[in-house]
Amino acid sequence: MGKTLTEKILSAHLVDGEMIKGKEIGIKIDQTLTQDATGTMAYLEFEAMGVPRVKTEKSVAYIDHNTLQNGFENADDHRFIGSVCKKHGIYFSRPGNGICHQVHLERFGIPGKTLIGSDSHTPTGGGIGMIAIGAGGMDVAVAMGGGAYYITCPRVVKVELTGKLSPWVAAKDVILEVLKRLSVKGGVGKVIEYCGEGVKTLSVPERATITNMGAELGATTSIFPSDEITKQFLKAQGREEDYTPLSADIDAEYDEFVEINLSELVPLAACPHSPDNVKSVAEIGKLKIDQVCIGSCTNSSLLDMLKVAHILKGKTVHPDVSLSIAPGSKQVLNMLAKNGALSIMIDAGARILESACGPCIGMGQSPNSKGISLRTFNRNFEGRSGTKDGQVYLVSPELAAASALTGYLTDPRELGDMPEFKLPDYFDINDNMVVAPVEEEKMDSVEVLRGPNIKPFPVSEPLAKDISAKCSLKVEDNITTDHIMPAGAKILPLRSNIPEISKHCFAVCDEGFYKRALDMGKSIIVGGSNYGQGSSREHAALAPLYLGVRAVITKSFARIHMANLVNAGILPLTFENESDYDMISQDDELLIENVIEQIKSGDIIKVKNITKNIDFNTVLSVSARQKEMIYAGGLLNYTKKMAK
Ligand code: MIC
Ligand code: SF4
Repeated sequence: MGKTLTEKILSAHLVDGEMIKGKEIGIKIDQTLTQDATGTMAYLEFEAMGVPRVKTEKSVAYIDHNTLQNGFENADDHRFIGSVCKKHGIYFSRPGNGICHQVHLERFGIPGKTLIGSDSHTPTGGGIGMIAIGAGGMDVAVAMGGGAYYITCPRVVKVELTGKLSPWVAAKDVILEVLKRLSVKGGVGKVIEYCGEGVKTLSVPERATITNMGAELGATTSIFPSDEITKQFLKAQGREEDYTPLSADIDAEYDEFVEINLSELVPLAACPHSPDNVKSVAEIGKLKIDQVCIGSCTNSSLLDMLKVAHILKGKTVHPDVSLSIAPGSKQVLNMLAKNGALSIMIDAGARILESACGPCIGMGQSPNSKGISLRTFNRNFEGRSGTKDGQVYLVSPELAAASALTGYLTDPRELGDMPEFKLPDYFDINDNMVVAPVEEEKMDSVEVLRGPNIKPFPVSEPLAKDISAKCSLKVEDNITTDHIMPAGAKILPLRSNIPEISKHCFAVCDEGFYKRALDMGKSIIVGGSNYGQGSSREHAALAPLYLGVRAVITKSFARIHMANLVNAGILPLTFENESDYDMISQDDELLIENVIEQIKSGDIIKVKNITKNIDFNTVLSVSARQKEMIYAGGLLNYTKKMAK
């Protein structure tokens, strides 16, 4: 039987376990990436592991999230990351060089390699045939130290693309269509593999838009084959030698099948407040808008920007609309400057932002109260824009630009004929903003620079005999890591200070949580299904750990967050019968007796609700390795124990 592309790359990197779907496998990691908002923790963890130099083929640290330096904190973090990189063998992409996923695709990604990144949109690399996976910072630290990365051997979904996109219908509409069909939970435990004739009609940046936003499906990752189009892209980036042709075998067997006829797609938008709340522009109707933001790792490539410039040429942004544009990288911005497209954007009245995440992570450009904002980004969770009642719609750059001119949600097909937009034969290459590390012999000469805001991460304790704790919070379905540990310009500077950032934990759901959890000392959180979807931020596990959370009981978990909980030594339990969720209230006294013995004797863990005088069963669906981590009190303690 033939293999899928996913199976080919995974089996070539397999270092632990067997390729049995649903079972845990350990894979060798060739490349890692971090960004600054998760990077400080990842490098503190790497330092704590005591490995002198990274053992990967290439590790890159990007500064792209915390670029509003509204105080010393972010600049201190950048300096810390830069110095750790220099010492330990990591390439450092300086602020201004661009968004991690965009730059990594342009300059470092290699077809067939494995990449993990402490950012959930790392699957962008799947656009050039990488197995690129978002992970917690601690997993990235372990991979930098040469350790395997563990995932559940995924089921593989074949998405067969046929036809060709109609003019002004975009790659964004492809992924929005996939989200509409599969939902934000539809990809859990799966890799989404794109194939079919339609693949050949999509450029690398378009493929990358699709794999990037595959993160919103909850998928492990998404991947495209590596073909002549990939080769052309790498050649234009001066990296033809990095090209290898890769595809699934013709007789490969898939676990699920989805067909998308590109010719039938129409312009779509994900409506507030979920990326899978997708409707066509026609269904939404004439919606008056206040803001348009173009950029983010999903849609900030040169191709996207050229389309935007074409639409804006000679026009003026509607008087009621604020338009911001953040080109994804220095390469993109500079090429736009050189070919005049930037001037077109400026002329039209666009507010040009630096090449960084910016508004996507709430770092500025929050919309007005109840403001309707069209964004080319990938997430529209409530409050993420920085305006609690802001209404964010996720759309293609074409749709965004057309709407910025009219002042209402506009079908870009109304623009008339579409010219052919082509990628250049050669991109503008200048890696002068990527600092190479010093030679190993010189590493002792590098001093790691720490600012006063950089505090050690909380260390968890080995698992106690019994967990007796109150329920400090009960939340509903689809809780995101933006609920658990919000981001934005005010809170992001605290990413390297867990005691401080913990004060904001769950504040969007319940402002009293922080104090209540601290007062309780030890506690348990209860949640609904798909708990922890979204960002990879391990702060969503480290802050609860700091606040004494010992277990989280839910209907189901999102992949990265569940791994982060285990890494932090917090028990992730799911209800055996979902209806038991209804039997728990906040403040109930819960008891899990003889936890270690219970874990050792199977996956069912009995929980007593002392307050209600009832018992219920939960399930601990983790691997044997993760059980060891839980006994030890998390990945760091476990790694140290194994090293002895
Ligand atoms: C996001 O898009 O939510 C982020 C900010 O990039 C996060 C990482 C973080 O919280 O630092 C992600 O996607 O993992
Ligand atoms: Fe940055 Fe937004 Fe992409 Fe996250 S999703 S990496 S915040 S641009």
